[in-house]
Amino acid sequence: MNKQQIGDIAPSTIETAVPAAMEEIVKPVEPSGIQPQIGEMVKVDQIGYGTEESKLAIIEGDHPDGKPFELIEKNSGATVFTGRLSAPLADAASLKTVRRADFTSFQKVGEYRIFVEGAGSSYTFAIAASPYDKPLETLLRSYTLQRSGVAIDDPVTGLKLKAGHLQDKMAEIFFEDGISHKGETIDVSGGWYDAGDYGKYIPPAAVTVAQLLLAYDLNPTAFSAGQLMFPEGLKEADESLPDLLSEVRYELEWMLRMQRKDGAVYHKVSGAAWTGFVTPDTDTQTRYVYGMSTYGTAQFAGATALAARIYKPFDKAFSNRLLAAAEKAQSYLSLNEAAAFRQDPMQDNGSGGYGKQTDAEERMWALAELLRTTNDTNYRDQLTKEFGYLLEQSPQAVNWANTQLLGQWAYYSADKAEQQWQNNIRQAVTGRAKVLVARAEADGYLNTLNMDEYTWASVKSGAANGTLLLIANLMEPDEGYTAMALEQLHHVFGRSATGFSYVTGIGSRYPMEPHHRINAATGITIPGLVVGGPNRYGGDPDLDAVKEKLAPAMAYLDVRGSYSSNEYAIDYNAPVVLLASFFAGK
Ligand code: 9MR
Repeated sequence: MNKQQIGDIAPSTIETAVPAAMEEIVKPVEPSGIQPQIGEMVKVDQIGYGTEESKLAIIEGDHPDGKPFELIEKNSGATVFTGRLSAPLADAASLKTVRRADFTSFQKVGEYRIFVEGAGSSYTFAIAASPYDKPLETLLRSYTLQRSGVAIDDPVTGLKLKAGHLQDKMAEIFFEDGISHKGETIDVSGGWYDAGDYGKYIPPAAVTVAQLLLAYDLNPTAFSAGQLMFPEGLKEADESLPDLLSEVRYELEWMLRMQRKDGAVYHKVSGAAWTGFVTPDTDTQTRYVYGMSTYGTAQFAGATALAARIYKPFDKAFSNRLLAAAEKAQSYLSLNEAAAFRQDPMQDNGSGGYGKQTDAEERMWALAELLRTTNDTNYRDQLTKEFGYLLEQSPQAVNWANTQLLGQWAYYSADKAEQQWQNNIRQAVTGRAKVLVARAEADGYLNTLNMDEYTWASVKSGAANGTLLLIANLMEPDEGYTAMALEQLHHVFGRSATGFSYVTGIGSRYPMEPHHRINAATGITIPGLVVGGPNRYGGDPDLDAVKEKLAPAMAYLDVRGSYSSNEYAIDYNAPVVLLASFFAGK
């Protein structure tokens, strides 16, 4: 049952054997004669579509050109709209032939399914003014249920947990470096568990906090006080604070505890060994504070500087604490110019590695957020001098190993930004957006990923590409960007080659056995957990046993053991929250 992960690597640097030649990959069986199962060959967003948005279903299988499709009203069974399937598209990532059914012009609110003779029916979905409000709440509540250090008694899901990892109040420092002393204890309690495991790590925490706060910053009306129906005892004293900000504060308070007096930030807190599928309170092993990195310290500075700005109107004192912490981390980085990632023997025996040996994208992000928050042009000048090349370079989507786009956005929106650099940023980001839109247009499921990107956390990567499109739209308004961002959300919610919605409890077919200790140990299906999704390179014994036979976009297993395709993590939910919030509350 224990998850074993060896040495962590950034997604972009994963080296794994590419599956056998594509001809050897088994083509998905297409049923003939009998009517396919519901949702098997007709794929839709299992939540639904906004009344005024584009509405595409994906139809698999062989069909003659011009074949009709029907939109059927759920209750009456009446056909309310008919259209014709598009020309076929060979989808390289799934090896399926697909056609699109476009019913954009149909705008009547209701519940429907799509039907195609020979392909059967889709799952039922809604056409509604704002279909993503409820999913957004569900996605956000999962963070509350991931809290460490507090008892949880949740009437909504029935989840009951005793407070877990109280020993984090006295976690032991694992190493000696003259400032930190091996065996010394510190309080690093609280925060969210990272994922299916009980580790707590700075890099995914920082990018998660940043994306959640960005979601709030870009669309505050999607978030409100009372939205998350906090379980008893978990409410903030200040009830006017939007619940999202209360929830994120819980993580920020933990992050602040991870900072050392010289400004450097520890890497992670975990036990020395992976636990089985047990509840948090029964994992009573000693917890250690491992490692320290310049990239994590820079991410901490970026996230806390951003947070200082967001919390300022609500809580001056908290905002000041955040800014002081960001500045202290930045002073440490200025005194320690070389990238450093401390890795002690046995550090990764009971938790993920999250290793990164370089730190330029993170240092650049930290300086950009500090510039935006303080208007101190020294940060700007240091940034353009040392990392100007990153401002004008085509970005990757945000992930724990690359925060360049967060830095580009922070600089771009800073009052003291210089116009020439803003122009360069706009060009770099919109250039990348155009590439992603072109890819998605050519993809059977309107997904932005190329074949090699169906790796660990591909669903997160696709969603994060969607958020890149939203940022591009803010720099150069273009409905093509936002429309394609929404198509990425449709993929997450079930318009996928596997037919799964990759979020527990959302849609009609979703992961039932996520790699998630709390879920496994309590038997409670916690809704709102985004799983990693298709991963052609595998990384766990279950998926490794079958991955060679599966096309990249099909390399997904809904089994507990498949932590490389079916684990949830806080940083997987974050870009989905950002996307959903953009399209919610309309
Ligand atoms: O999300 C991480 C992914 O990018 C890495 O490739 C993978 C392998 O190192 O690890 C993932 O992160 C896991 C972390 O190391 C431990 N907690 C669970 C995370 C999700 O699987």
